[in-house]
Order: sequence, then C-alpha cells, then structure tokens
Amino acid sequence: MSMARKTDVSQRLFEEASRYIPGGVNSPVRSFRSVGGGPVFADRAEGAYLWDVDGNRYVDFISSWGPMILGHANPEILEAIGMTMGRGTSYGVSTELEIRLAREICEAVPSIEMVRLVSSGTEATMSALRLARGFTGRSKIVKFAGCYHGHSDALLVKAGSGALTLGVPDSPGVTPGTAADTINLPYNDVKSVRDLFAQSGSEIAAVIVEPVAGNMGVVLPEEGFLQCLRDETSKHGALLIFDEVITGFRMSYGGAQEYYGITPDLTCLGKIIGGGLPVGAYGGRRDVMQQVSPSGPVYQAGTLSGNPLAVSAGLAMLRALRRPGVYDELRKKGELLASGLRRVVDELGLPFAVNHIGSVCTLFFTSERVRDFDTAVKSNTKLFSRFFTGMLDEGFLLPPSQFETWFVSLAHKQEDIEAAVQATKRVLQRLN
Ligand code: KE4
Repeated sequence: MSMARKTDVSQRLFEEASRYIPGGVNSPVRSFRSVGGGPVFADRAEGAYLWDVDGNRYVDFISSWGPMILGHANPEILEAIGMTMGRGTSYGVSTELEIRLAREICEAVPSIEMVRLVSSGTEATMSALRLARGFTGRSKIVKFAGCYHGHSDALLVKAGSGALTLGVPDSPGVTPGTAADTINLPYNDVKSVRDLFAQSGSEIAAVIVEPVAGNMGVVLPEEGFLQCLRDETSKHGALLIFDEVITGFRMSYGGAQEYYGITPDLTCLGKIIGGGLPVGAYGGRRDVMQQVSPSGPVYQAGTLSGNPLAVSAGLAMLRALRRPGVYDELRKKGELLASGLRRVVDELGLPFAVNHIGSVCTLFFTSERVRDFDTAVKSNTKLFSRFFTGMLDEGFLLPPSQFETWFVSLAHKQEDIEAAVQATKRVLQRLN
C-alpha cells in the first residue's frame, strides 16, 4: 500500500459518529486512542482481508477480536444465517437450534455438562460469578491483574494497595462495596494464590482466570499455575471459572482446558461460538448449573439469548471447526507468524519479545519476559503506536493496542503471513 494512505472518509465518519456515539465508537478500543490517529471504518471484509471506507485493503489480524477464526464472510456461515433469517429473526420462545448448539458445546468441552446461552462474553462471566456466589453462599471473587472478563461491575476492579488486599474500583460507577468483594492477584503468581487461600479460603466463592491471557497481550500460564488454581479452589470449596471467551474453540476444539488438561467447574465462552453474531455462554458442572433459574434460584435471563440467527452462525462455525486438520492448520499459520516476527527482531538486534500459542501471538516492545501485567506494562507503547501506524500504511491491520492479541485465521494464506513479517521488518527498520 502507498505510504499516503487515504483516510478522509473514515475521518468524516468518525467526526459524525462522535456527534451521536460516546467517543464515536460502540466499544472503546475501536477508537484507536491508544495508538493515536483516527480509527478506520470498515466497508467490508472477506477471508483474511478487510477494506475500509477509503478503499484501503488490509490483511486483518484483529479478526473481530477472535470470532473470525475461519476468516471474514465465510460462505458456510453466511448460508446458515440466510437459511434461518427467512423463517424469522427472533421468537421469544425456544427453538430446536438452541438445543443443538448446547449439545455441541457440551460434547466439545467435557467439563460442560449443562450450558446457558447469553448474548456476550460479559453476560457470560457476570452470570457465572453470580452463580458461583449463589452456589457457594460466599461473596469474595478472585481475578488476576491484566485479565479482562468484560465490563460487569465486579470485574472492573483493580488491585488495592497490597496484592492480597481487597479491590478498588477501576471505573467510576463501580461502588467501593462492590470492589471490596473482588481480589486481584498477579497472574502466574502461585505463592500469592496459596497465601490468599491460606488466609481467606473459606470466604472465596470463585477464582476466574483467562487460562491463556489475551487482554494484556498474549501471556501464557507458567507450569503449575493453572493446577495450583484447581488444587486451591477444590481444597477450599471455591469454584474455578475458566474464562475461555478467547481461548474457547481457538486453541483446540475443547479449548484451553483440553490443551492444558485442567477441568474447571464453570467455563465462559463467546466470540467464536457466535460465528460473528452476538453469542456468549456459561456452563459446567450439572449440580452447579441446576441452580440457574428457572431450575434453581440464581436468576439470569435475556431477550435474545439463543437467538436463532446467532445460533445458526455458531452451529455452522463449530461444524467447520470439527473438520480434521483444522487446528493443525491454525497452529501452522500461527507458528509461521510468530517465528517470522522472532526472526525479524533477532535480525534487527531488537530485544523485543513474542508471546505465542496456537493461532494467537503478541509482539511486545520490551526486553522483559512478559509473564504478567507488571512485565507487560513495561512495553514501549509509544514505539508500538508508531509501529501500528506504519503497519497500517503498509496494509496490515493489527489490534490497535500493545495489550491485545494478534489473531490468525484459517483464511490467512502463507503469503499474507510472510508479507506481514516482511512489512514488520521494513517498519521496524524505519523506526530505528
Ligand atoms: P464481550 O462482552 O466483549 O463479548 O466479552 C468480554 C470478554 C470476556 N472475556 C474475555 C477473555 C475477553 O477477551 C472479552 C472481550 N475481549 C475484548 C478484546 N480484548 C473485546 C473487544 C472490545 O472490547 O471491543
């Protein structure tokens, strides 16, 4: 792509959007604020490519933040949506389609014996935490700094003064009372988990964790971390919740829990299972899920939960992901990107880190080994911003933040990935 990338239509749309929508966007990260410059507005996307309203074509590594694992506008998913929409778009009574998606999820993820469909990842994690508190009769929940589980109040809480002290609000509008029941620990810090449970194990309803973190950039669980969470929660009667909104059906058909061999009590899903339409889900042990209304007293509801269009897209998605060789192909593509990025930073003598697993990775602009939030935030975000813009001008759309995940889809061809690696080298050379 030429260096003088046209942006006037995106700019005009952003100005108009800013009149009607807070920050001009319906989700903050789309504003590109953390990388500077105005956001791009999409016109259309197909396979690995996204075209913006100025006609610029990009190889897309945002992939709608994970759902587009098959690539954009996948014909099977479009056909499934088309077949369903002719029969209506929402009924407010149940459909057989919902049973099929619930059954597929239960068969794919062994720890899920029952599942409730909702409309977003936030709804899934919010409901799973309410269920854990209802099931255990306890109030405290534990999360990890740098993990993001959606925007429900209990999860918009940052660590208090000491790692083991109770949380403080991470957004206006979250009350100190709510925050006080959320404890933040450092990711990968087994000692802090053991100390907390030794001190307050009987008060803890649940631990919620991204089994592979994707919201501080990709951060992998170190040996023993997930097992420690499983052991401590089991020992103290707390529930272990895996937030697999990103990793579910991404790392393997059974998610990160299948990959690492750890069985949580509850799992939250989203993104991929909706095939690009709004679907979230939470599920797990039958004895726990039976507590959800109307079979039990823990209330949760949703007008569009199990929406037929979204469920049809999700069923088509899972059908495609069940085909032999899909995850080997995704791993190969992810490995091609990650090894290419590592080769480039090595050739240029740059001390940058690439965290990678399967078809996701993050290039961190730091020499630190990025293993948790504190090491991730040492990244040079100013340099990342200049890198992001340079890649955009070269025709590559990366997530507009150092602390996000690069997603590779089945639709990314070898030449797309190799071109992205070459562009990375050109842009980094220009920055140095
Ligand atoms: P949603 O409510 O956005 O569907 O899901 C919330 C959520 C829950 N759990 C995990 C692990 C997640 O990554 C997310 C949402 N991810 C962000 C991207 N890091 C969505 C992008 C956005 O906020 O616009």
